[in-house]
Amino acid sequence: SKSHLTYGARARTHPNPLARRLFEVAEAKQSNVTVSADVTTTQELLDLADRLGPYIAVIKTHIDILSDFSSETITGLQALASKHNFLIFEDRKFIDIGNTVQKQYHGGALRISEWAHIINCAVLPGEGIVQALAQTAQAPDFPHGPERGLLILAEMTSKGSLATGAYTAASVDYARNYPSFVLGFVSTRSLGEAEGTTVAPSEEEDFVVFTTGVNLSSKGDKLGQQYQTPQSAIGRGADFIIAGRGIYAAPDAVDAARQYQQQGWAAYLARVQ
Ligand code: BMP
Repeated sequence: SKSHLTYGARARTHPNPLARRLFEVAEAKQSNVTVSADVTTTQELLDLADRLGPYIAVIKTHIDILSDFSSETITGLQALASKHNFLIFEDRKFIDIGNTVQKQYHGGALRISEWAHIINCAVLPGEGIVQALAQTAQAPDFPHGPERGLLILAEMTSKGSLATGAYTAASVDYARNYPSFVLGFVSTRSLGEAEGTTVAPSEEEDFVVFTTGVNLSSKGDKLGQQYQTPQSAIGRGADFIIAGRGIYAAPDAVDAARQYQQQGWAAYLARVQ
């Protein structure tokens, strides 16, 4: 993997324009933090995005948990993304046949393709799900193509996760088959070297790794979530650490975001030395 290189170096050489932008944002803001803004009203979401904006590279949403989603949610979020220079990742975890995921991604009640730079999917349905989402994001008449990318959910942090072994290896194979659309993975470590994959890596392969389940003060929750620290995640290959409750449920969310930013950046600097 290219995880020993700086974000700046990877921004200069990465073949994917959205990956370049991600690394540029990280470098400019000295932050590899993605906040998982799992709040349930538009006001809370926009308030968090504005207060944490300076310290994060990406905001991750579960837009379908908002009780009052409307076009104002989206215009508000987009304005804050420009104001603070962060990207938007909608954690919808598409998992269906191609014809259905295209309708869930583009149009519909949530209009995800209009505002989410990054989306993710699970490969349980097979490689066709990646092909279908790529087809929509890269359609000739879709205006945001170069600013759209997919992360494959190759592993999960919950206890007893079945996304292991051959399933994780298939995630890597599919990512290799769609390099212009797949940015990388949501996984607990860097993937690609010894997974039992069948598709050979290319010279320029540089998957971006987002790692969820990051928390500085807890080991897990009562529903099977399992946490690691920023240091551990980045040491295992995370390029972006995703923290939810560790930040937004802290007594002072801004203070917590700063702490994750500092620790995430220090761990990154130690890795690239
Ligand atoms: P928290 O840091 O509060 O545990 O939140 C974790 C976030 O990451 C949630 O939004 C969850 O949906 C997501 N997530 C996860 O926890 N584990 C995974 O394997 C994949 C996820 O997307």
